[in-house]
Amino acid sequence: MSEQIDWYAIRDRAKEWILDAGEQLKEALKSTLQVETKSSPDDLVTNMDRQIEEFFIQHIRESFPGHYIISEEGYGDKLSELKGIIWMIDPIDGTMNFVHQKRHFSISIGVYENGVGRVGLILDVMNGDLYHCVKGSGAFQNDSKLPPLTETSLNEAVISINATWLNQNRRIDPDIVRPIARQCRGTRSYGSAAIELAYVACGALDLYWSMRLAPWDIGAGLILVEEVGGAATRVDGSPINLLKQNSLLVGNPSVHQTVSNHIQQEIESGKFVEQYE
Ligand code: 2AM
Ligand code: CA
Repeated sequence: MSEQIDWYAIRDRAKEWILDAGEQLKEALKSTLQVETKSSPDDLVTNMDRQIEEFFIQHIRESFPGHYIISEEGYGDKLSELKGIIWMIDPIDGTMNFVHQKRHFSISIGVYENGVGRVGLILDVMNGDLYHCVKGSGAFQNDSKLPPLTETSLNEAVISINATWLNQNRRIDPDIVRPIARQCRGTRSYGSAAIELAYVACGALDLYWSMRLAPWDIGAGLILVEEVGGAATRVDGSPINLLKQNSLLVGNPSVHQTVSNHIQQEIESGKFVEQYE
């Protein structure tokens, strides 16, 4: 099946659409956004999340009938397996940043074939950086090929982690997280999982740690990170399931290993980490 599919052509179409969508988002920031909340006061959606998702879905359905779509705002398909070709689309990753910061938000497109990541694109909309890859031919930041990740120790590592997980919360015992935040060289938090994964791929971050992400947040970024030799699992060490929510530990393989070992020891000593099905 795979021989007949031109992944480079798919990458090129996706690139046209993502750049067009990026311009639409920049334009939208010049006028008033319609902001609503979804499941909670910090779960935001705007008119533009919906508009951009519909834009992608219309183009994909027209150009690639027979492909499936998993997307955040519900205009895609309801899938119970990863069979066939599936586009994982987040029209705005970091909607809170889009609304409040007006920067550090992205558009994320990952294309999978029978569960294998083939094409990934992440556009950091406001600074214009486009991270992209076709499986097997390396990952790129704009026109520059990204080098493979090299070994790094925890005390030289920059780690992205949200402050939520350092305080009492219902997904992880913060006593597991705090020693890592202390031992690493520095912590950061950008508020767009796709940008954070792109930063892992280009070496700006050595690890990204999050307790709850959706398939569209990570679909593209996982393909980019794999292309540069990064490691990715759930926080409890189990494999990621792209049909569900996951916790995520992704980074430089040496730092990922060190932090994974620490978490495993803490789980064995009885500390709590949310386990996903
Ligand atoms: P979003 O902006 O597309 O919702 C913020 O730390 C990161 O987590 C963003 O990538 C954000 O994606 C994602 N995120 C926020 N709330 C989430 C939720 N309830 N489930 C999954 N991902 C979420
Ligand atoms: Ca989103």
